[in-house]
Amino acid sequence: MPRGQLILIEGLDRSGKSTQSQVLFEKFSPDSSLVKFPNRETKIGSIINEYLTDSDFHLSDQSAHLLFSANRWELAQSIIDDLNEGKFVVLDRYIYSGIAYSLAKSKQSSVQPEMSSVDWLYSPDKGLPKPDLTIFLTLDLKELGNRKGWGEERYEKEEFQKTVKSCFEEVFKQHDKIKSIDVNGKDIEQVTALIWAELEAHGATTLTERAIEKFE
Ligand code: T5A
Repeated sequence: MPRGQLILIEGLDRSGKSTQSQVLFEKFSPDSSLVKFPNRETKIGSIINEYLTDSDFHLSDQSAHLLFSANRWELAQSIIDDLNEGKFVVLDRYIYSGIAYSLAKSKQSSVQPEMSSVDWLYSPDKGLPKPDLTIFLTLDLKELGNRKGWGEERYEKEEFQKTVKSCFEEVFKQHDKIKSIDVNGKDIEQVTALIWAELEAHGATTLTERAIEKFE
């Protein structure tokens, strides 16, 4: 039986991922599901939420990295089940955020060698379902700083986001099926049109007979 496709929207903080993920979810509705990472509703997600919103809450960088991955594993089976039921699953962030943000932290302090190893950072996510297509939303950091809500959470600092952006680029070199879209100066509808054009170009808007790939 044909399955739905796994579509991932990645990007910097406040780049418009949630807005566009919601639009895609509605376009594919009723055969769709939307999964945001971190998912703050789970037990592990509630610890992550505390970590992101309370600067007095301390975790080692390694622990935080593994919690973000564990949060993805909490939902992995339900993602696979939805795909097999013929649903289009839209992911709002996923493993590339996990690697890029942790790698960016390692560039700020050189005392934790495992945090600067992409292999080490990637390993807990091996086995998770792999997106059929990943869209990466890029924009200038100046425009990012003007977005509503900017600066409220742990990683929303211009200098850090600059490092995150270069880390995403480093991580993407080792992965395929990723398409960057420059959203500078474009309104929500214009960005949606560009995303939809990419999905159509990659055959990601129809059911597929291909087996679900896993990260390996
Ligand atoms: N993280 C995450 C890790 O460190 N490791 C991991 O493994 C994972 C999964 C929280 C943090 O966790 C880190 C990365 C993050 O620092 P999050 O909850 O996804 O992750 O946090 P944000 O990225 O900040 O999520 P947001 O939902 O706040 O940002 P979005 O989704 O990028 O942006 P969105 O769509 O909410 O839009 C932000 C604002 O911009 C407007 C919207 O209306 C909204 O006001 N907007 C536009 N304005 C103008 N033009 C457009 N085209 C616009 N599109 C949206």
